Amino acid sequence: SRPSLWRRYLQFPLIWKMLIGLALGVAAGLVFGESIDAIEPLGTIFLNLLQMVVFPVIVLTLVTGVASVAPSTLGKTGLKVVGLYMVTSAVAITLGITLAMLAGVGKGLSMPSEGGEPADTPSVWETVVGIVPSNPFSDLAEGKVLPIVFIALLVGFAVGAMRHASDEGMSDKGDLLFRIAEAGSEVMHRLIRGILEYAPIGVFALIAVTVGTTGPEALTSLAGLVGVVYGGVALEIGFYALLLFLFGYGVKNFFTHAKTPMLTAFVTRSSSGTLPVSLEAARKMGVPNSVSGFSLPLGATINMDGTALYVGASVVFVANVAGVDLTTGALLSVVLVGMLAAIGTAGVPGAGLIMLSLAISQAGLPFAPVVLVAGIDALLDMARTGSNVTGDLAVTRIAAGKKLQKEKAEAA
Ligand code: DAS
Repeated sequence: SRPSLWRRYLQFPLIWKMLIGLALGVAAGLVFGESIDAIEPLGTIFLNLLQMVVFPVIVLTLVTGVASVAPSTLGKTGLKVVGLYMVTSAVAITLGITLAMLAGVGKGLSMPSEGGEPADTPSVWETVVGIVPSNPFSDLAEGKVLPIVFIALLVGFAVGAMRHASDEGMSDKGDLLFRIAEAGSEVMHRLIRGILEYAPIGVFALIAVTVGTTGPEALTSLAGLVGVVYGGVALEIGFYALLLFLFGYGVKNFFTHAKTPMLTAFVTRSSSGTLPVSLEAARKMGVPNSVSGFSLPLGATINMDGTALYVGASVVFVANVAGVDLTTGALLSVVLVGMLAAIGTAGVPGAGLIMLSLAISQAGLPFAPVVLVAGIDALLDMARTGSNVTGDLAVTRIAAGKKLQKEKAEAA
């Protein structure tokens, strides 16, 4: 029998549904103007769905990611991998913030933010002290993410250490906790996939209401953000090329093999989904499985440079739309959340938008303008996932070192 309409909807590729939702939303906004805001609840539901999974995703992905990298098993190569991952993410977040500030994205767009929430952007000390939670549950309620991440990191390290304890009983307990965290993050990935099936409708409503109430200039300011994120990702990939060159690797050879995983990441918007393609590309580059088998899955879990760049740029965008000057403390919290976004983001489509909503609440910014970014999130997700995967491959190539090429030559 013919598949039901519902089945056909599910089988239709999500990216096209999102883009169609985006296009129809713009059209509806332009045609119906202000009156389109009658469908606003459809957009609010989408944002609530994303907010709903935020904390479990953070905690479970972080604990799984950190616990899979127990200090003792890291070894020299592992330390190089984690160290380089931190460097590329720090460069990414700096790029995102700097480019967005230089371009002044979001400026001049007056967003009717509801009730004019006072932006209580924290000072530097408030941000630092705020990381150590006194009452994590009240932090949760206020949307403060850094304390939750702080606890998740500590738990992750503890579980990692337990797993590699010499005492049999202790390592069994560590493995048990690790498997629970892994299973939990798998559940969250499924929830996110389910939520994203609603995304085309949510995106349609969000962008329609935005264009309808804010006018076409919303599109030009969003185009500015798309330009900054794509330009930033291009520069980040240029940074990878520079790193490869400085470490004496053939840049052309790298991108010859990397282009397939890069394209896969771009269209699927999923680092996890691209992993098999990345592993194959690393093998073709002469990286042994013992290195890529560790550093690529790790990178797909804790190294989202493109996401960090996107979070940095989008927070500046939201602050400009809301007319809030980012204090040094707020910027510091954005850098911290951006770095943690690089670690805590799940390697599935749309995960970065969850991190952005965390960064916004952490920086004490009004949430309304995030609606604008959510409307075009699929476009931004393609570029940031492309950078996430390229960064994983470049660091893996460098961390594997040169000795292997001799082995390969000898084997040949
Ligand atoms: N799509 C995510 C990934 O797979 C990144 C993101 O959403 O920011 O890397």
